[in-house]
Amino acid sequence: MALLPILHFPDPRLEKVAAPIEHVDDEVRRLAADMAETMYAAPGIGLAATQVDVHRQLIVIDTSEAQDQLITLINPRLTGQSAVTQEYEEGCLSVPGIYDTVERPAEVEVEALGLDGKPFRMKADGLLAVCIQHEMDHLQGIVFVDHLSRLKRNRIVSKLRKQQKVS
Ligand code: QAP
Ligand code: CO
Repeated sequence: MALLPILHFPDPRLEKVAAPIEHVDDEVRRLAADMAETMYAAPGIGLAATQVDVHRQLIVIDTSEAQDQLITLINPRLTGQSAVTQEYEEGCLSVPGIYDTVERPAEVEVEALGLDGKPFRMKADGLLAVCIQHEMDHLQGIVFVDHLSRLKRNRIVSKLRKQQKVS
């Protein structure tokens, strides 16, 4: 097990599109375990492989209060989404200290492979639905601040650039 370094926005590597995982093998399971350890240590509720500079379709999520319900999604695909939307104040381990409201479908259905390599389908609403969509965005090179106005996004870019210069 190991803690992985997390990329910080506006790092251009966060814009890379992740490739599907062809074989769910021990290397993939090790990466998933390291990502889960990194997410729990942060602490966070979701982490995409893109954020640790691995451009493959792998996500770990745990939105449970006790942080004991880890969900690993490999090659996730959106199979359904509600017309009804919800707004949520999002944050991101790659955009530390920044939180803002994003509107997304309130309910989603996804199909993915589990750590056993077998396909499964799940439905989600509330925070879990937000988190799944936020993490699936990362695999497409999209960060939640890309959903904000250009003015807000630009302000966040300059603020974080300044912080990164001194730290
Ligand atoms: C994505 O985000 C998410 O700024 C996961 O200083 C967030 O785990 C989905 C974090 C909200 C749905 C709703 C952020 C930790 C963690 C920070 C996270 C920070 C320390 C963010
Ligand atoms: Co994020």
